[in-house]
Amino acid sequence: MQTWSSLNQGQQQALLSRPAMADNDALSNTVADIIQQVAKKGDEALRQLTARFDGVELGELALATGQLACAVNEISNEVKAAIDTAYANIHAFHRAQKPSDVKVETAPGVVCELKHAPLDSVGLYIPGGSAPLISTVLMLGVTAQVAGCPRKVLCTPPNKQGNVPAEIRYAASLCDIDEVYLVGGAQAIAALALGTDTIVKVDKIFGPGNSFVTEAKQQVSRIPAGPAIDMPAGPSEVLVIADGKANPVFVASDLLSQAEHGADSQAILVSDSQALIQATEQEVERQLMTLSRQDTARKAMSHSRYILTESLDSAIEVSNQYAPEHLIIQVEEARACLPKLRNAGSIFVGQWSPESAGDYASGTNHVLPTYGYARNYSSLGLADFIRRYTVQELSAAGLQNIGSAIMDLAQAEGLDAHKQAVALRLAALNNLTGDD
Ligand code: HSO
Ligand code: ZN
Repeated sequence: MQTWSSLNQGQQQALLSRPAMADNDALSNTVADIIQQVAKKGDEALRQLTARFDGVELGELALATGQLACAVNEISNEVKAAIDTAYANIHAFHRAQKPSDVKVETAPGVVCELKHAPLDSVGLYIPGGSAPLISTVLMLGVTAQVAGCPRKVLCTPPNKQGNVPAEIRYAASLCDIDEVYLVGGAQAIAALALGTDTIVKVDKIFGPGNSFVTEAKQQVSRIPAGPAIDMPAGPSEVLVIADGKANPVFVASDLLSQAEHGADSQAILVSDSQALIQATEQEVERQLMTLSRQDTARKAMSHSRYILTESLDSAIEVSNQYAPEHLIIQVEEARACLPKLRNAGSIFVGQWSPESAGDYASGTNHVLPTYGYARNYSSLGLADFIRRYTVQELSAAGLQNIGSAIMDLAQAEGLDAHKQAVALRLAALNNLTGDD
């Protein structure tokens, strides 16, 4: 346990620092090399890299059509019902985010419009590994579906049987995913960005992944006219603010749900109650024993932080400074804290709102800014799958109304052709009306 007020500014900053992200040259060179291979050899590179990294010899890169439709018969009724519930809630929350177009007559005869259109093609990356992220398929897929993106492509590494878990396929089928490719890692990102004979490139790439995937997303987003990416990513994190009235059993369970994601996960408890911190530490130890991913969670908890503050306001300040991906408020008047809280990706209010609710089924999106990016990036939402663009239409009277402002500004910038484009039209109008 650390007492916040006993630390100087530098020590406070150090306490809230994240582990340095692997910005090593080896990683970026490996990823650059993989992207090069996919650029040069396309599908052949994807097959070779899949054999090397996933140990699978692929025939077709695309999941056979029919594998999505039949998934429903391969899963239990309980899992199907759970996926259906999550789907319905995520759908409801994201459907409500539909933006409205704007149409304004800024001056008589000058009409300006703001319109919205779904992105034409989106690539959704779902990591493989130890936990099949069914929920991430829904978070990305439902949002793309509600936005109305015409082409939704999912890439995920194949399992040893050269297939994708049935739960993932069922979730994908609910979201009307059009194409699924059995490709993972940096090579999947390269294929989505550059295109191959089989995989047509996409306009934007979404989804979490390991350090190779994250690095690949960064690199392809720098290719001229390359794809956009959703957001920069780092290890997942949770910060819990709790007071003396909080239940340490609940607090510990929230810290551990983050810790079990990966050894690099960040779990932080900030409290104005020493007793709560001590009880939580004990409870973490007790619950750790019961977890199947105890080893991973234990590693993550070994760099967890327990911070004692003098007041609740000071705890809120710590959170604002850290800018957590997930922020859980377990204090008596939890909602009253909201106006003071800045810089969090997603906020869970009160003791009955565990992070798991948002991870799976409440309806909010679980793709959130990590690594302090909650300061300047937003949680994933419908807007990320939509383009904004403008339209304008001026009548003759409209151009006459603002013509002199345009011409004077053009003159002031020394851009003659700009001025002419208006002057010639105004002259033509004068000739038409004959009041020259
Ligand atoms: N907490 C993760 C999302 C997740 N949890 C998926 C369970 N499955 C990152 O927000
Ligand atoms: Zn989670």
